[in-house]
Amino acid sequence: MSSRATTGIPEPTPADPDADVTAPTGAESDAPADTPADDAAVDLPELPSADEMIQLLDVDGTRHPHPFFDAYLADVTDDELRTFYRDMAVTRRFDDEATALQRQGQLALWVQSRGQEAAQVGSGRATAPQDYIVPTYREHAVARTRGVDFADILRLFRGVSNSGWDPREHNFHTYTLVLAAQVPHAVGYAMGIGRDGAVGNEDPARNEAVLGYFGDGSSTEGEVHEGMVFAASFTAPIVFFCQNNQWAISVPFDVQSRVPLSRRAAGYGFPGVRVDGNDVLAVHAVTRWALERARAGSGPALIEAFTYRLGAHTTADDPTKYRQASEEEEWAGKDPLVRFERYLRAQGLADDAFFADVAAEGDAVAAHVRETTLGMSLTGLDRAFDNVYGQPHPLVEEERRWHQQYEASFDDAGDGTH
Ligand SMILES: Cc1ncc(C[n+]2csc(CCOP(=O)(O)OP(=O)(O)O)c2C)c(N)n1
Ligand SMILES: [Mg+2]
Repeated sequence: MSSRATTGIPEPTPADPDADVTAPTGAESDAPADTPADDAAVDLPELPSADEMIQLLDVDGTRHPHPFFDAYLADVTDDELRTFYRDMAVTRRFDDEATALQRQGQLALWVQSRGQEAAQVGSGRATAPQDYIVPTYREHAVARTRGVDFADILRLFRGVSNSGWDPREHNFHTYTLVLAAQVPHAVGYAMGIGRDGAVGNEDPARNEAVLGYFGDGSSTEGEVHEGMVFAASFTAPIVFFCQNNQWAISVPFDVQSRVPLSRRAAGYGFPGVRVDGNDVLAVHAVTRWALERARAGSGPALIEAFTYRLGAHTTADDPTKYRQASEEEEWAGKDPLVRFERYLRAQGLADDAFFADVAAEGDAVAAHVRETTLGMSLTGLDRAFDNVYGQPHPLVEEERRWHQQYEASFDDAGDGTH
């Protein structure tokens, strides 16, 4: 994780409430505070149009310079680059183990992240510790970047917990399965950050932003529209991060939208960027740009990460019923892990020993989640009643008592276990 203090990138000026917000550009928002905007427009590269697919690494792992976004990678260290790969590879190993656990009857359901690791790691590693992340249900690699134990994710999918982790501990919200329901929550949280004065301060460590995730299918839910209107109206410090993985279960992307999703941002009055979601460097740079301007007080941005769900929608789905093997093969050729491995090797940043070490960590993580999952019991489900309101409530207490009696009716051993 990096902060602006170390980037040398000029600090954006906080949003002027009287400014024309219909056409913000990166060049404007990133102008040094003491530089007239007109001069800056001449000197600084402009934010690309919402139609440009930002790609810094091609499928061969060759790095291509970018006039605007390279600045947001300038201070990324070699160790951080290796961490990007480690995050992606260990998450994939975990993902495979969770799929196996579901097939063996140990999880009710599993939602794979295979193929989307670069979109998730590039964005997750762009957050500052004080930022708040609001995921959907597929952001396992983001969870890792926030220090969530993978085994805790499986508590939800085994049905023994409503969350699995304490969101406040990681600044990583609970998973939400009701599509887009989390988007207004994320915007509301961002508006709260604004009211707390945690944006636009001179000291970047005091500024916060929200990174809110949703999918291409969810982009057509009303909550996304409502959230974006509010975020724009109140200059909320939020980055809307859409993982366009081409499918909403069996519905292809071209049924969701006739235009790139990134273009929709213009209708709300904030910038939109389309990025190759299988390019971890491009995603990282774009997300850093968006989070930094949000923390500085310049308001929301939309990122469309163009990626692909290589697996099934969930373990309850069979994609062979609705998509072609040729399409899957084409996208397998753009695998984000393969691409980044090529880059690291070509740059001399990682060798066989590094990749063997990452594989060993993946195996250890898989063993840990398997052992922990098999040991999870169904006790303590009535904790769901603890946090409904800030104060005790008679109706909630009545429901808790009913639930305890119901659970006790299965209690053969008399000790609360099933
Ligand atoms: C409000 C609501 N409607 C429908 C569903 C059923 N459903 C679950 S996932 C899904 C597709 C979501 O697609 P997308 O937003 O692209 O996310 P992805 O699963 O591809 O990551 C649907 C329709 C739901 N969970 N919530
Ligand atoms: Mg999708």
